[in-house]
Amino acid sequence: ADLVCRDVPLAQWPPEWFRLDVNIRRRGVLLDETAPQEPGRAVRAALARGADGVLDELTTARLRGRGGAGFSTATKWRLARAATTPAGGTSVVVCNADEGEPGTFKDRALLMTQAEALFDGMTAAAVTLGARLGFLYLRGEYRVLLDDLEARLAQRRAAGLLGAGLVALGGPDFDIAIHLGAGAYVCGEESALLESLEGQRGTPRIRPPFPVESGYLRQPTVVNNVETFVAIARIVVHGGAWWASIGTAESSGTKLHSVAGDCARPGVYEFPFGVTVREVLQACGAENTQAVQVGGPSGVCLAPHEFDRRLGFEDVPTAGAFTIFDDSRDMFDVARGYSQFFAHESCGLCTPCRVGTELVRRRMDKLAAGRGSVPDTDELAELEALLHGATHCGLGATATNPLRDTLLRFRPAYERRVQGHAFSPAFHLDAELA
Ligand code: L3W
Repeated sequence: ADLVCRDVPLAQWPPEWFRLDVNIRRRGVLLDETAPQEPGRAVRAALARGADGVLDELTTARLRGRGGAGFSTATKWRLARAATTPAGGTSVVVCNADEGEPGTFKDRALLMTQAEALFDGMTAAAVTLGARLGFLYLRGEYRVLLDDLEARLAQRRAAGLLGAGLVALGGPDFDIAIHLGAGAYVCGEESALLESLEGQRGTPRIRPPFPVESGYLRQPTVVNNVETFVAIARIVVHGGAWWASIGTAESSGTKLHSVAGDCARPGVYEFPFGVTVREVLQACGAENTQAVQVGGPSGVCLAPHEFDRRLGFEDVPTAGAFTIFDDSRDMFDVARGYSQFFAHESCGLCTPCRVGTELVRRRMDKLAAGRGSVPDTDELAELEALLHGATHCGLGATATNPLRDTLLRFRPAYERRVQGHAFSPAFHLDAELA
């Protein structure tokens, strides 16, 4: 049960940082110590600091969004605060809990163990923006968490931490509703999420305007990830300087990683930004690792010669998935599985993504069926390049990342599939697969 990884060589860090190597499923050390467990602690801290004080702390903290892109939280909130609210409207606080990236489950762990800190962080946002409306957009597959989260919100209302009680404390008349998604990956993209919240089909909007200016029902809206709101609660309580003292220059604080795949101790780990891939592999007991998919399939697939690279915005940014493949795995099969995922999840709005992901899937299936040829791998590379520049939203743009990375790093896995096949016309493809 004692999973604090004392054997991890982190000698260059202050001694207390050893305690960050933690599997919070079984033992949450730093997160449990610093995330406010008592409902309302960060709300009261935010009210005491005031809107400008909260923004100052977030600026000092240099907090960047944990959903993957790493936009400055203080900047996002300042832009929302400066935006014009339509007459009779309000600014809106949205938590993106549509955790759908394959291999990611750290937000689920937070929803299960740190819900009070999450709601505190959302309420701190409302205090800062003067927002009256809040949504937790919960992944449909996390319906099992709904009753507990609803009960917590009811307790918070009764405890005066939302609605009229919050007004009495000096805050806005703010409440939070939980909205269940219906299983569409694209709704993790913030503008598709907002469409879904409004009752529309979840297709991404053209940005700009960004949600801070025109979000839920065209009102100024901040959309932040679950982990970001928990970090905000920690920062509002402990101060921005504390957060900034952890991690690296461009990537302050800690990051949660969903560690899964071929390792002895899978789970949710919290590390300071700047940790190397190798250190994470050692902490979770991975051996004979041939590849790590960092940030999920829309992230990057790293090979052993890259395991000294550092997780952080300076080097390898990540939304939190850390999926390990040992040398028993066929990396072509791995990429093929991801191609099936993206073809299935394309929202269909734009042709490059709708058709491109399907063409990739079919070619991968053709190679897997032993009917592939060299032109197929060449065309896969062309499709990969096409999708990167031509899709409507970020999801399409990253859909072929596993293809790009495995073609680059594990090309023999593809070549094994085309051996002995010099040419097989592409126009046979549909007939062969029918
Ligand atoms: C105001 C500007 N706001 C950017 C905001 C923007 C968003 C954030 C990041 O996601 C990765 C990709 C996906 N004025 C702004 C501005 N913002 N410029 O900053 O924006 P951006 O455009 O850099 O990234 P993105 O397209 O939102 C890119 C992945 O994130 N993704 C995220 C999914 C997250 C979940 C989750 O948290 N549960 O599912 C969605 O596409 O794969 O790697 O807030 O508004 N000039």
